[in-house]
Amino acid sequence: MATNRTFTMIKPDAFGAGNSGAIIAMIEKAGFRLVAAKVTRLTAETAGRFYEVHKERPFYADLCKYMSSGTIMAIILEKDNAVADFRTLIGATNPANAAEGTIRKLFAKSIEANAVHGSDSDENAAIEGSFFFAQTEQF
Ligand code: 3AN
Repeated sequence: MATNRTFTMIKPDAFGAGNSGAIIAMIEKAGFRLVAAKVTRLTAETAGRFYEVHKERPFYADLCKYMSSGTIMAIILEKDNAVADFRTLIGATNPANAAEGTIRKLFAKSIEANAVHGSDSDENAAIEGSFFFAQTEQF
């Protein structure tokens, strides 16, 4: 079932560089509403569970290490067509291929340290949001 929500994380590179405010400003300017937000830190174990779908990929171990290397911000967002519109706003996984004006083009350092996460489907947005937030924390 299509929903109007997506899930994002501001990753350790962007949060650590003090770019979370600028990134949230871009997100709000693009018409998204913040539903729930949390500053937190993943452990290698929780990062491993979050990225379990990638566990066969060659970059999985490095990704888990990287995602647990610093503070992150987890956010549930709401907007019509949220999943697709947010992926347009953040740009390609590799910032070298990201379109001008996208969050990754502006803030990402590399394909791994790529500033933000964006859910790739409505189903995963719901799963990922509930990884960080209880139902009662979502409005
Ligand atoms: P996206 O975040 O654009 O949906 P995914 O789901 O393919 O991309 O990858 C999840 C995360 O894994 C990326 N955000 C990035 O941090 C990391 N990643 C993806 N591809 C690579 C790669 N080839 N080398 C290193 N890290 C990667």
